[in-house]
Amino acid sequence: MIREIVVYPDKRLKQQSRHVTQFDEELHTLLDDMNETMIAKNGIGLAAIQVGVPLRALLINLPDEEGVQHPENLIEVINPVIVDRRGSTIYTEGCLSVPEYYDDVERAEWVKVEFQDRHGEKQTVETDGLLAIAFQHEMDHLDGHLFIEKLSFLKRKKFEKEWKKKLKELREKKR
Ligand code: Y12
Ligand code: CO
Repeated sequence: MIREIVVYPDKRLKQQSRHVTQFDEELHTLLDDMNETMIAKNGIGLAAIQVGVPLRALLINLPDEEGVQHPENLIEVINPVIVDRRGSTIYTEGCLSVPEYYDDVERAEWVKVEFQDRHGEKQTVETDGLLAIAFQHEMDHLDGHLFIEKLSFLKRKKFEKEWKKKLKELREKKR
């Protein structure tokens, strides 16, 4: 089932998500719904809080060179912890909760992440490039943070002004 995406400035996006303790049918349904939602909305990453569920669960599915997302490349990440990070890189990020806005963000270039899969089995990934950026972007959601918080003061001010205008236009369209 496709779930509704929570959009900025909804307060739920500021929530601290809870540790997952039960690796049951309910978690599996959430992960399946998140995947359906992410693919339907053209996302490459999605955290549970973005569908309104404050659990430390996220998905990443990076497209191949042709832009195709393969189901076998889906990574389901539960209770992740970054245990090591190195270097720094800048990438123009976007987020399904902040649609149509993209900006440069600085993050670690390489990360080592420990997490659990949908069955509670421990996994470790060491990665760089887009996958490392995706892990960091999605893990920020688990602690109630969005990539726009990393913008400079002036860029953030400009963003807030544009966003207010956009929300007003959307509300007027709905009427
Ligand atoms: C690198 C940078 C950011 C991430 C986090 C995951 N971000 C996304 O999945 C962003 C998706 C996105 C998709 C959009 O397209 C549609 O909704 C059709 C989009 O554009 C619009 O809303 C029009 C914006 C963002 C991982 C790795
Ligand atoms: Co996001």
